Amino acid sequence: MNDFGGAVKENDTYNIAILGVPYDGRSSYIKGPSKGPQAIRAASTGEAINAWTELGINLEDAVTIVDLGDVDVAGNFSDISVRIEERVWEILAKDGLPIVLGGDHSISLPVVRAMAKKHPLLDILHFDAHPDLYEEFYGDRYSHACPFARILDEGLAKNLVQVGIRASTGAHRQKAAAFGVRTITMKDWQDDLTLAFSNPLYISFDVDVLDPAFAPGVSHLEPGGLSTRQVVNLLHGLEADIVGMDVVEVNPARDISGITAAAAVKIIMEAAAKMTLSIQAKQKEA
Ligand SMILES: [Mn+2]
Repeated sequence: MNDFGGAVKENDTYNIAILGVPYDGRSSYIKGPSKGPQAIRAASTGEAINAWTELGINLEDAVTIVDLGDVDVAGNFSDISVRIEERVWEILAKDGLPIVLGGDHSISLPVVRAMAKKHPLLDILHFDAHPDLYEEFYGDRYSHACPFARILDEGLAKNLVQVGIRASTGAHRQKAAAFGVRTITMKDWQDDLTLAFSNPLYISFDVDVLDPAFAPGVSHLEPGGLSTRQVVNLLHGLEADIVGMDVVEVNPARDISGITAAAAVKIIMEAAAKMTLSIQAKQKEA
């Protein structure tokens, strides 16, 4: 059933762990991303797709991937945040690489807190139509519109690169400039973009970075975005040691034919292939 192209095993030890966070309590407009993990898992079934990625990696053979289920999201946000951080830390303590399925983007802050505890020098590549740099949104400092403001304030990212941005306010631009954020806007997008990171890299992927033509199942439609192909090419060309990722803001209530969940699965699998190449390189060194 929920098996990522047939690649997910039941194992005590693993290289990569999938963890769901079915929470959309900090969504400012419409709800729905709490159903994201379920939709992404359903789209990933080995009955629909196989475990081979475009890079020639068979995720079923090359690496051990487990699915650790969902974080308990009962109660208030501060309790939920602690639980998210703890569940991610359990993965990191076993030297596993977490792939977290959101959920709205508020869940990335506690994930990144755990990541930065493991990797004090952490670079972050943030895919999104929105910079998520609001100081507060409708009075909420932990809104899904704010996680990267908090990540900067808490000093969790050594370098932050935001890609696909097309909804920046003046205040966002000032915040980004003040913290040395590199912003790659859609206005200035070039297909030959390659990115290199010297520190361990965390990827935070809001599916609304994709054009709504490719990913209509999102809460905030923002036309003029990337194609799925452009994102996959950028991932393939990344020079980086990817140590974790999240894929957030899939809203199945607005999806059409499951295409947004399918795009999320594609991106997860191609990123998992890049992670696998890093794992294999480290195994050879050891
Ligand atoms: Mn967004």
